[in-house]
Amino acid sequence: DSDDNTEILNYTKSNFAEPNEDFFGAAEGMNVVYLHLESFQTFLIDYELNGEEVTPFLNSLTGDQNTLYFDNFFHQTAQGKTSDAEFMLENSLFGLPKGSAFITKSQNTYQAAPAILKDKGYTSAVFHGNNGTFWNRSEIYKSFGYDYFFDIESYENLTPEDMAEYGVMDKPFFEQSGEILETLPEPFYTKLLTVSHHFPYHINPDLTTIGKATTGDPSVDNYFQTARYADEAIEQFFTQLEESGLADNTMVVLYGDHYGISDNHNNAMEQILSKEITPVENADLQRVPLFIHVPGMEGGIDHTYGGQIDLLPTVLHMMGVETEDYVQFGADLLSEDHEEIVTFRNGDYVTPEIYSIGEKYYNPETGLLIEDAQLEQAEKFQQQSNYELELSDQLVNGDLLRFYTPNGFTPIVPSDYSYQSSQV
Ligand code: GP9
Ligand code: MN
Repeated sequence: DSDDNTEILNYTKSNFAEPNEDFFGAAEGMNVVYLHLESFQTFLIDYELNGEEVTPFLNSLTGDQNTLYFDNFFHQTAQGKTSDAEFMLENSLFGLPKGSAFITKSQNTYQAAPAILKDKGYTSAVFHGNNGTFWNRSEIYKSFGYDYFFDIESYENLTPEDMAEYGVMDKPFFEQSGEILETLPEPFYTKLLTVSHHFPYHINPDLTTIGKATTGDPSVDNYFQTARYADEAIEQFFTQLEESGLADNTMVVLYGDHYGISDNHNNAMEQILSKEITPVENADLQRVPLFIHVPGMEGGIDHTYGGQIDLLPTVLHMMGVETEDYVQFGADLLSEDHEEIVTFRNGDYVTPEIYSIGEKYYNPETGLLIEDAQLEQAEKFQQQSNYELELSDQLVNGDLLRFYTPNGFTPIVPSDYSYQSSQV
Protein backbone atom coordinates (compact mmCIF):
# COMPACT_ATOMS: atom_id res chain seq x y z
CA ASP A 1 0.00 0.00 0.00
CA SER A 2 1.01 3.64 0.10
CA ASP A 3 2.99 3.24 3.37
CA ASP A 4 5.28 0.73 1.67
CA ASN A 5 5.69 3.19 -1.15
CA THR A 6 6.65 5.96 1.23
CA GLU A 7 9.49 3.88 2.66
CA ILE A 8 10.66 2.91 -0.82
CA LEU A 9 10.45 6.47 -2.13
CA ASN A 10 12.36 7.74 0.90
CA TYR A 11 15.08 5.25 0.11
CA THR A 12 15.33 5.84 -3.62
CA LYS A 13 15.24 9.62 -3.11
CA SER A 14 18.05 9.42 -0.57
CA ASN A 15 20.01 7.22 -2.99
CA PHE A 16 19.45 9.66 -5.88
CA ALA A 17 22.68 10.91 -7.43
CA GLU A 18 22.68 14.36 -9.07
CA PRO A 19 23.60 14.28 -12.75
CA ASN A 20 27.15 15.20 -13.72
CA GLU A 21 27.00 18.47 -15.68
CA ASP A 22 29.75 17.35 -18.04
CA PHE A 23 27.63 14.45 -19.30
CA PHE A 24 24.02 15.46 -18.65
CA GLY A 25 22.34 15.79 -22.06
CA ALA A 26 25.46 14.65 -23.99
CA ALA A 27 23.17 12.38 -26.02
CA GLU A 28 20.06 14.54 -25.89
CA GLY A 29 17.67 13.84 -28.76
CA MET A 30 19.87 11.02 -30.11
CA ASN A 31 18.77 7.51 -30.99
CA VAL A 32 19.77 4.80 -28.52
CA VAL A 33 20.97 1.33 -29.45
CA TYR A 34 21.73 -1.15 -26.70
CA LEU A 35 23.87 -4.11 -27.74
CA HIS A 36 23.21 -6.89 -25.25
CA LEU A 37 26.39 -8.96 -25.30
CA GLU A 38 25.46 -12.50 -24.37
CA SER A 39 27.75 -14.13 -21.76
CA PHE A 40 30.47 -11.50 -22.18
CA GLN A 41 32.90 -11.14 -19.26
CA THR A 42 35.40 -8.35 -18.77
CA PHE A 43 38.36 -10.74 -18.60
CA LEU A 44 38.02 -11.07 -22.39
CA ILE A 45 38.91 -7.40 -22.91
CA ASP A 46 42.60 -7.17 -23.83
CA TYR A 47 43.02 -10.90 -23.12
CA GLU A 48 45.48 -12.58 -25.48
CA LEU A 49 45.12 -16.23 -26.35
CA ASN A 50 48.44 -17.57 -27.62
CA GLY A 51 49.57 -13.99 -28.18
CA GLU A 52 46.47 -13.02 -30.16
CA GLU A 53 43.77 -10.56 -29.07
CA VAL A 54 40.40 -12.30 -28.76
CA THR A 55 38.27 -9.16 -29.09
CA PRO A 56 40.30 -6.65 -31.14
CA PHE A 57 37.32 -4.44 -31.97
CA LEU A 58 36.06 -4.08 -28.40
CA ASN A 59 39.66 -3.57 -27.28
CA SER A 60 39.93 -0.67 -29.72
CA LEU A 61 36.70 0.82 -28.31
CA THR A 62 38.31 1.10 -24.85
CA GLY A 63 40.55 3.77 -26.39
CA ASP A 64 37.96 5.42 -28.64
CA GLN A 65 37.71 9.17 -28.03
CA ASN A 66 33.87 9.18 -28.02
CA THR A 67 33.47 6.12 -25.82
CA LEU A 68 33.34 5.66 -22.07
CA TYR A 69 34.54 2.23 -20.99
CA PHE A 70 33.76 1.05 -17.44
CA ASP A 71 36.22 -1.57 -16.23
CA ASN A 72 34.70 -2.08 -12.76
CA PHE A 73 31.15 -2.81 -13.90
CA PHE A 74 29.46 -5.97 -12.59
CA HIS A 75 26.50 -8.10 -13.59
CA GLN A 76 23.91 -8.54 -10.84
CA THR A 77 21.85 -11.35 -12.34
CA ALA A 78 20.57 -14.53 -10.70
CA GLN A 79 18.46 -17.42 -12.02
CA GLY A 80 16.75 -15.15 -14.54
CA LYS A 81 20.09 -14.71 -16.38
CA THR A 82 19.47 -12.69 -19.59
CA SER A 83 16.03 -11.66 -18.38
CA ASP A 84 17.42 -10.36 -15.07
CA ALA A 85 19.90 -8.20 -16.96
CA GLU A 86 17.13 -6.80 -19.16
CA PHE A 87 14.86 -6.27 -16.16
CA MET A 88 17.52 -4.20 -14.39
CA LEU A 89 18.51 -2.06 -17.32
CA GLU A 90 14.93 -1.21 -18.31
CA ASN A 91 13.70 -0.49 -14.76
CA SER A 92 16.62 -0.05 -12.37
CA LEU A 93 14.88 -2.62 -10.17
CA PHE A 94 16.55 -5.83 -9.00
CA GLY A 95 15.56 -9.18 -10.47
CA LEU A 96 13.99 -11.63 -8.04
CA PRO A 97 16.02 -13.89 -5.71
CA LYS A 98 14.50 -16.97 -7.40
CA GLY A 99 13.05 -17.51 -10.87
CA SER A 100 12.58 -14.65 -13.31
CA ALA A 101 10.43 -11.52 -12.87
CA PHE A 102 9.97 -11.64 -16.67
CA ILE A 103 7.93 -14.80 -16.18
CA THR A 104 6.18 -14.28 -12.85
CA LYS A 105 5.74 -10.49 -12.84
CA SER A 106 4.97 -9.64 -16.46
CA GLN A 107 1.57 -8.15 -15.57
CA ASN A 108 2.97 -5.65 -13.07
CA THR A 109 2.90 -1.90 -13.60
CA TYR A 110 6.31 -0.64 -14.70
CA GLN A 111 7.87 2.72 -15.45
CA ALA A 112 10.45 1.31 -17.82
CA ALA A 113 12.80 3.11 -20.19
CA PRO A 114 10.61 2.73 -23.32
CA ALA A 115 7.66 4.25 -21.43
CA ILE A 116 9.69 7.11 -19.95
CA LEU A 117 11.09 7.92 -23.39
CA LYS A 118 7.74 7.62 -25.14
CA ASP A 119 6.76 10.81 -23.29
CA LYS A 120 9.83 12.41 -24.93
CA GLY A 121 8.76 11.37 -28.43
CA TYR A 122 10.79 8.17 -28.73
CA THR A 123 9.79 5.02 -30.63
CA SER A 124 11.06 1.80 -29.01
CA ALA A 125 11.96 -1.64 -30.33
CA VAL A 126 13.68 -4.88 -29.33
CA PHE A 127 15.44 -7.16 -31.83
CA HIS A 128 16.02 -10.80 -30.95
CA GLY A 129 16.61 -13.73 -33.30
CA ASN A 130 14.85 -16.25 -31.05
CA ASN A 131 11.22 -17.13 -30.34
CA GLY A 132 9.37 -14.15 -28.89
CA THR A 133 7.99 -16.22 -26.05
CA PHE A 134 11.45 -17.12 -24.65
CA TRP A 135 11.69 -15.61 -21.14
CA ASN A 136 8.08 -14.45 -21.71
CA ARG A 137 9.41 -11.40 -23.55
CA SER A 138 6.37 -11.03 -25.79
CA GLU A 139 4.28 -10.39 -22.67
CA ILE A 140 6.48 -8.26 -20.42
CA TYR A 141 7.62 -5.98 -23.25
CA LYS A 142 4.01 -4.78 -23.45
CA SER A 143 4.15 -3.77 -19.79
CA PHE A 144 7.41 -1.93 -20.50
CA GLY A 145 5.70 -0.06 -23.38
CA TYR A 146 7.89 -1.41 -26.20
CA ASP A 147 6.34 -0.35 -29.52
CA TYR A 148 7.94 -3.16 -31.56
CA PHE A 149 9.39 -6.56 -30.84
CA PHE A 150 11.18 -8.14 -33.81
CA ASP A 151 11.66 -11.82 -33.00
CA ILE A 152 12.72 -14.78 -35.15
CA GLU A 153 9.66 -14.25 -37.42
CA SER A 154 11.18 -10.99 -38.66
CA TYR A 155 14.39 -12.56 -40.01
CA GLU A 156 14.41 -13.85 -43.58
CA ASN A 157 16.24 -16.25 -45.88
CA LEU A 158 18.12 -17.92 -43.05
CA THR A 159 20.35 -20.86 -43.93
CA PRO A 160 21.24 -23.55 -41.37
CA GLU A 161 24.65 -21.86 -41.07
CA ASP A 162 22.90 -18.67 -39.91
CA MET A 163 21.39 -20.40 -36.89
CA ALA A 164 22.85 -20.88 -33.40
CA GLU A 165 21.24 -22.85 -30.58
CA TYR A 166 19.41 -19.78 -29.25
CA GLY A 167 18.52 -18.13 -32.54
CA VAL A 168 20.09 -16.21 -35.41
CA MET A 169 23.91 -15.96 -35.44
CA ASP A 170 25.10 -12.44 -34.61
CA LYS A 171 26.34 -11.46 -38.09
CA PRO A 172 23.13 -12.15 -40.04
CA PHE A 173 21.20 -10.94 -36.98
CA PHE A 174 22.92 -7.55 -36.93
CA GLU A 175 22.74 -7.21 -40.68
CA GLN A 176 18.98 -7.71 -40.85
CA SER A 177 18.28 -5.86 -37.59
CA GLY A 178 20.25 -2.89 -38.92
CA GLU A 179 18.07 -2.79 -42.04
CA ILE A 180 14.89 -2.73 -39.95
CA LEU A 181 16.44 -0.11 -37.64
CA GLU A 182 16.84 2.23 -40.62
CA THR A 183 13.07 2.15 -41.18
CA LEU A 184 12.14 3.14 -37.59
CA PRO A 185 10.91 6.67 -36.90
CA GLU A 186 13.60 8.72 -35.11
CA PRO A 187 14.45 9.24 -32.37
CA PHE A 188 14.37 5.59 -31.32
CA TYR A 189 15.30 3.59 -28.23
CA THR A 190 16.25 0.04 -29.16
CA LYS A 191 17.90 -3.09 -27.85
CA LEU A 192 19.58 -5.82 -29.89
CA LEU A 193 19.92 -9.13 -28.03
CA THR A 194 22.77 -11.28 -29.33
CA VAL A 195 22.78 -15.07 -28.92
CA SER A 196 25.65 -16.84 -30.66
CA HIS A 197 28.13 -16.39 -27.78
CA HIS A 198 25.99 -18.55 -25.48
CA PHE A 199 26.95 -21.61 -23.44
CA PRO A 200 28.19 -24.18 -24.54
CA TYR A 201 29.74 -21.91 -27.24
CA HIS A 202 29.29 -24.17 -30.25
CA ILE A 203 30.21 -22.64 -33.58
CA ASN A 204 30.67 -23.92 -37.09
CA PRO A 205 34.46 -24.24 -37.55
CA ASP A 206 34.16 -22.45 -40.93
CA LEU A 207 33.10 -19.31 -39.06
CA THR A 208 36.00 -19.23 -36.61
CA THR A 209 39.03 -16.95 -36.95
CA ILE A 210 40.88 -17.86 -33.75
CA GLY A 211 41.93 -21.20 -32.31
CA LYS A 212 40.44 -22.78 -29.22
CA ALA A 213 42.03 -22.62 -25.81
CA THR A 214 43.56 -25.90 -24.70
CA THR A 215 42.49 -26.43 -21.08
CA GLY A 216 40.59 -29.60 -21.96
CA ASP A 217 37.33 -28.11 -20.63
CA PRO A 218 35.25 -27.79 -23.83
CA SER A 219 33.05 -24.82 -22.96
CA VAL A 220 36.03 -22.79 -21.72
CA ASP A 221 38.07 -23.74 -24.78
CA ASN A 222 35.25 -22.81 -27.19
CA TYR A 223 34.39 -19.57 -25.36
CA PHE A 224 37.12 -17.64 -27.17
CA GLN A 225 35.93 -18.62 -30.63
CA THR A 226 32.36 -17.45 -30.17
CA ALA A 227 33.62 -14.30 -28.41
CA ARG A 228 35.82 -13.52 -31.45
CA TYR A 229 32.84 -14.08 -33.76
CA ALA A 230 30.72 -11.71 -31.64
CA ASP A 231 33.50 -9.10 -31.72
CA GLU A 232 33.56 -9.27 -35.54
CA ALA A 233 29.78 -9.02 -35.66
CA ILE A 234 29.83 -5.90 -33.46
CA GLU A 235 32.43 -4.27 -35.70
CA GLN A 236 30.27 -5.11 -38.72
CA PHE A 237 27.28 -3.45 -37.00
CA PHE A 238 29.27 -0.27 -36.25
CA THR A 239 30.26 -0.12 -39.94
CA GLN A 240 26.63 -0.56 -40.92
CA LEU A 241 25.60 2.32 -38.63
CA GLU A 242 28.24 4.52 -40.30
CA GLU A 243 27.08 3.58 -43.78
CA SER A 244 23.43 4.23 -43.02
CA GLY A 245 24.25 7.67 -41.60
CA LEU A 246 22.69 6.75 -38.23
CA ALA A 247 26.05 6.72 -36.43
CA ASP A 248 26.29 10.53 -36.16
CA ASN A 249 23.10 10.69 -34.14
CA THR A 250 23.07 7.43 -32.21
CA MET A 251 24.27 6.52 -28.75
CA VAL A 252 25.43 2.90 -28.57
CA VAL A 253 25.54 1.15 -25.19
CA LEU A 254 27.23 -2.25 -25.07
CA TYR A 255 26.99 -4.39 -21.95
CA GLY A 256 27.73 -7.98 -20.94
CA ASP A 257 24.63 -9.66 -19.53
CA HIS A 258 26.15 -12.18 -17.08
CA TYR A 259 29.06 -14.57 -16.66
CA GLY A 260 29.60 -17.08 -19.43
CA ILE A 261 31.93 -19.34 -17.48
CA SER A 262 30.44 -20.44 -14.16
CA ASP A 263 32.53 -21.37 -11.14
CA ASN A 264 32.12 -25.03 -12.11
CA HIS A 265 34.92 -24.29 -14.58
CA ASN A 266 37.38 -22.70 -12.18
CA ASN A 267 40.06 -25.34 -12.79
CA ALA A 268 40.17 -24.44 -16.48
CA MET A 269 39.91 -20.73 -15.66
CA GLU A 270 42.98 -21.00 -13.43
CA GLN A 271 44.91 -22.12 -16.51
CA ILE A 272 43.41 -19.32 -18.62
CA LEU A 273 44.26 -16.60 -16.09
CA SER A 274 47.43 -18.22 -14.72
CA LYS A 275 46.31 -17.63 -11.16
CA GLU A 276 44.38 -19.26 -8.38
CA ILE A 277 40.63 -18.54 -8.32
CA THR A 278 40.09 -17.45 -4.72
CA PRO A 279 36.72 -16.16 -3.48
CA VAL A 280 37.90 -12.61 -4.28
CA GLU A 281 39.07 -13.61 -7.76
CA ASN A 282 35.74 -15.31 -8.36
CA ALA A 283 33.93 -12.09 -7.44
CA ASP A 284 36.31 -10.14 -9.70
CA LEU A 285 35.27 -12.42 -12.55
CA GLN A 286 31.67 -11.18 -12.25
CA ARG A 287 32.75 -8.03 -14.08
CA VAL A 288 31.09 -7.54 -17.44
CA PRO A 289 32.09 -4.87 -19.95
CA LEU A 290 30.15 -1.62 -20.31
CA PHE A 291 30.80 0.78 -23.17
CA ILE A 292 28.84 3.97 -23.79
CA HIS A 293 29.56 5.48 -27.19
CA VAL A 294 28.16 8.95 -27.88
CA PRO A 295 29.18 10.95 -30.98
CA GLY A 296 30.93 14.15 -29.89
CA MET A 297 31.28 13.13 -26.24
CA GLU A 298 34.66 13.04 -24.56
CA GLY A 299 35.29 9.41 -23.63
CA GLY A 300 37.85 7.58 -21.54
CA ILE A 301 38.26 4.71 -19.13
CA ASP A 302 36.15 5.05 -16.01
CA HIS A 303 37.09 2.95 -12.96
CA THR A 304 33.87 3.57 -11.01
CA TYR A 305 32.46 0.48 -9.32
CA GLY A 306 28.88 -0.08 -10.44
CA GLY A 307 26.42 -2.61 -11.74
CA GLN A 308 23.57 -3.16 -14.14
CA ILE A 309 21.11 -1.55 -11.73
CA ASP A 310 22.94 1.76 -12.41
CA LEU A 311 22.56 1.76 -16.19
CA LEU A 312 19.11 3.32 -16.50
CA PRO A 313 19.77 6.51 -14.52
CA THR A 314 23.17 6.84 -16.23
CA VAL A 315 21.72 6.57 -19.72
CA LEU A 316 18.67 8.75 -18.98
CA HIS A 317 20.88 11.52 -17.61
CA MET A 318 23.08 11.35 -20.69
CA MET A 319 19.90 11.75 -22.72
CA GLY A 320 19.04 14.85 -20.72
CA VAL A 321 16.13 13.20 -18.90
CA GLU A 322 15.68 13.97 -15.19
CA THR A 323 15.16 10.86 -13.04
CA GLU A 324 14.53 12.13 -9.53
CA ASP A 325 10.80 11.35 -9.58
CA TYR A 326 11.26 7.74 -10.69
CA VAL A 327 11.67 4.79 -8.33
CA GLN A 328 15.11 3.54 -9.33
CA PHE A 329 17.47 1.52 -7.17
CA GLY A 330 20.61 2.37 -9.13
CA ALA A 331 22.49 5.64 -9.38
CA ASP A 332 24.17 7.49 -12.27
CA LEU A 333 27.69 6.03 -12.65
CA LEU A 334 28.98 9.43 -13.76
CA SER A 335 27.63 11.33 -10.76
CA GLU A 336 29.86 12.62 -7.98
CA ASP A 337 27.22 11.25 -5.58
CA HIS A 338 27.36 7.71 -6.97
CA GLU A 339 28.13 5.31 -4.13
CA GLU A 340 30.56 2.56 -5.10
CA ILE A 341 28.75 -0.42 -3.68
CA VAL A 342 27.56 -3.19 -5.97
CA THR A 343 24.95 -5.49 -4.48
CA PHE A 344 24.66 -9.02 -5.80
CA ARG A 345 21.40 -10.86 -5.75
CA ASN A 346 22.66 -13.45 -3.23
CA GLY A 347 23.43 -10.74 -0.65
CA ASP A 348 27.15 -10.48 -1.40
CA TYR A 349 28.53 -7.10 -2.40
CA VAL A 350 31.69 -5.50 -3.72
CA THR A 351 33.15 -2.04 -3.08
CA PRO A 352 36.66 -0.84 -4.00
CA GLU A 353 37.87 -1.65 -0.45
CA ILE A 354 35.70 -4.46 0.88
CA TYR A 355 34.14 -7.53 -0.74
CA SER A 356 31.37 -9.37 1.10
CA ILE A 357 31.29 -13.02 0.01
CA GLY A 358 29.29 -15.73 1.74
CA GLU A 359 29.04 -13.71 4.98
CA LYS A 360 32.79 -13.14 5.12
CA TYR A 361 34.48 -9.81 4.42
CA TYR A 362 37.61 -9.67 2.29
CA ASN A 363 40.20 -7.13 1.33
CA PRO A 364 40.15 -7.28 -2.49
CA GLU A 365 43.80 -6.21 -2.76
CA THR A 366 45.22 -9.00 -0.59
CA GLY A 367 42.42 -11.56 -0.94
CA LEU A 368 42.56 -11.96 2.87
CA LEU A 369 39.87 -11.29 5.46
CA ILE A 370 39.61 -7.60 6.39
CA GLU A 371 41.17 -6.02 9.48
CA ASP A 372 38.91 -5.55 12.52
CA ALA A 373 39.06 -1.79 12.04
CA GLN A 374 37.06 -2.15 8.83
CA LEU A 375 34.41 -4.45 10.26
CA GLU A 376 31.99 -1.71 11.20
CA GLN A 377 32.13 -0.26 7.70
CA ALA A 378 31.68 -3.71 6.15
CA GLU A 379 28.59 -4.36 8.23
CA LYS A 380 27.17 -0.95 7.38
CA PHE A 381 27.53 -1.73 3.67
CA GLN A 382 25.95 -5.13 4.29
CA GLN A 383 22.90 -3.61 5.93
CA GLN A 384 22.53 -1.16 3.08
CA SER A 385 22.78 -3.95 0.50
CA ASN A 386 20.26 -6.10 2.31
CA TYR A 387 17.91 -3.17 2.69
CA GLU A 388 17.92 -2.22 -0.98
CA LEU A 389 17.25 -5.81 -2.05
CA GLU A 390 14.44 -6.04 0.47
CA LEU A 391 12.78 -2.84 -0.75
CA SER A 392 13.16 -3.75 -4.42
CA ASP A 393 11.59 -7.17 -3.75
CA GLN A 394 8.76 -5.54 -1.81
CA LEU A 395 8.05 -3.28 -4.75
CA VAL A 396 8.17 -6.02 -7.39
CA ASN A 397 6.29 -8.64 -5.34
CA GLY A 398 3.62 -6.15 -4.28
CA ASP A 399 3.32 -4.55 -7.75
CA LEU A 400 3.62 -1.25 -5.93
CA LEU A 401 4.20 1.03 -8.91
CA ARG A 402 0.43 0.69 -9.44
CA PHE A 403 0.07 3.14 -6.60
CA TYR A 404 2.63 5.68 -7.75
CA THR A 405 2.76 7.70 -10.97
CA PRO A 406 5.76 10.02 -11.38
CA ASN A 407 5.13 13.62 -12.44
CA GLY A 408 4.62 13.91 -16.18
CA PHE A 409 4.64 10.11 -16.75
CA THR A 410 1.92 8.58 -18.91
CA PRO A 411 1.03 5.10 -17.59
CA ILE A 412 1.32 2.21 -20.04
CA VAL A 413 -1.73 0.18 -21.07
CA PRO A 414 -0.25 -3.22 -22.07
CA SER A 415 -3.32 -4.21 -24.11
CA ASP A 416 -2.50 -1.33 -26.48
CA TYR A 417 0.49 -3.36 -27.69
CA SER A 418 0.76 -6.42 -29.91
CA TYR A 419 3.75 -7.76 -31.79
CA GLN A 420 2.13 -9.65 -34.67
CA SER A 421 3.57 -7.67 -37.53
CA SER A 422 7.21 -7.79 -38.58
CA GLN A 423 6.83 -4.50 -40.45
CA VAL A 424 7.16 -1.00 -39.03
C1 GP9 B 1 17.40 -16.55 -25.16
C2 GP9 B 1 18.61 -15.80 -24.80
C3 GP9 B 1 19.44 -16.55 -23.78
O1 GP9 B 1 16.43 -15.92 -25.93
O2 GP9 B 1 18.35 -14.49 -24.50
O3 GP9 B 1 19.05 -16.40 -22.47
P1 GP9 B 1 19.96 -16.92 -21.24
O4 GP9 B 1 20.05 -18.42 -21.35
O5 GP9 B 1 21.32 -16.30 -21.40
O6 GP9 B 1 19.27 -16.45 -20.01
MN1 MN C 1 22.22 -14.40 -21.42
